[in-house]
Amino acid sequence: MQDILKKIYSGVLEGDLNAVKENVRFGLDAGINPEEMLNDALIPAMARVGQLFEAGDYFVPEMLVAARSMQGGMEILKPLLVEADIKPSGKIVAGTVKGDLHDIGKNLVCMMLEGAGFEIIDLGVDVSAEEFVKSVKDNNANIVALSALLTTTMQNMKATIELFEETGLRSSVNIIVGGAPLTHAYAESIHADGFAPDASRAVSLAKSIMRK
Ligand code: B1M
Repeated sequence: MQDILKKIYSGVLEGDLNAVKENVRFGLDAGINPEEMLNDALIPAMARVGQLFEAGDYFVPEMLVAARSMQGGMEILKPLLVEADIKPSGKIVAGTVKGDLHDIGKNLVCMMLEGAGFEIIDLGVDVSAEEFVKSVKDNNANIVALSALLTTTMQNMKATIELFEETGLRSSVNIIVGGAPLTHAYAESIHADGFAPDASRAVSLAKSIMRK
């Protein structure tokens, strides 16, 4: 089993989509829990890719193929991760903020929220404040989940929250934020209703908001 996890991990590092998909399937056949493949192979591999990029050993193309391989593995695991719990817990509009194209973490958060029974309206990446506001109005959503991976795009979370204030919708929706460069302190400073450092804590946060 450790061998399969190692192969998934190195498949992502090498950007080998076929190897990742093949080993994820082997893992399922061998009875490895989908969450284990996610938490012990796919996510640590992407973290390592980030370190290699920071060290100047990887460049954008390597990062991109690694990301594609990770997503290939995630696509196989998604139906298994979401089938866990099925009662609708609330409606969430999610997206990566304007200027930011990173979506792996956001997709993972959406997947876990869906698995916890939330209805997800995923607006994708590079989403403007206006699009978030429109979607909340159109869908009468309970929660907005904003993701940002770049220090330069974190400020667009603030701009999005401000637009909710200007349009008078702020009090009718809860806005939660997350992404690698974020902190609790930053979330508080932009008046978000909550911050989650990872996908599983995004689920507990959304559930606690719905209980209130
Ligand atoms: Co980019 N990138 N990237 N990148 N990239 C980072 C973020 C970076 C830290 C790498 C580095 O320098 N070490 C750096 C940002 C530096 C900074 O801002 N200070 C960076 C850079 C610089 C860039 C470019 C500018 C590079 C360039 O072109 N010169 C460029 C920007 C493009 C743009 O967005 N406009 C760029 C491009 C790319 C790719 C397209 C090649 C690719 C993205 C592919 C994709 O997403 N489809 C990419 C990747 C893969 C990365 C790294 C390596 C990995 C990101 C990732 O997917 N992590 C990343 C380095 C790193 O993070 N170590 C890096 C795995 C994912 C599961 O984690 O996204 O953190 P994460 O999500 C977590 C939590 O953060 C949280 O839960 C998730 C799951 O646990 N979370 C939430 C996320 N969103 C949430 C929302 C919530 C709650 C929790 O709502 C409530």
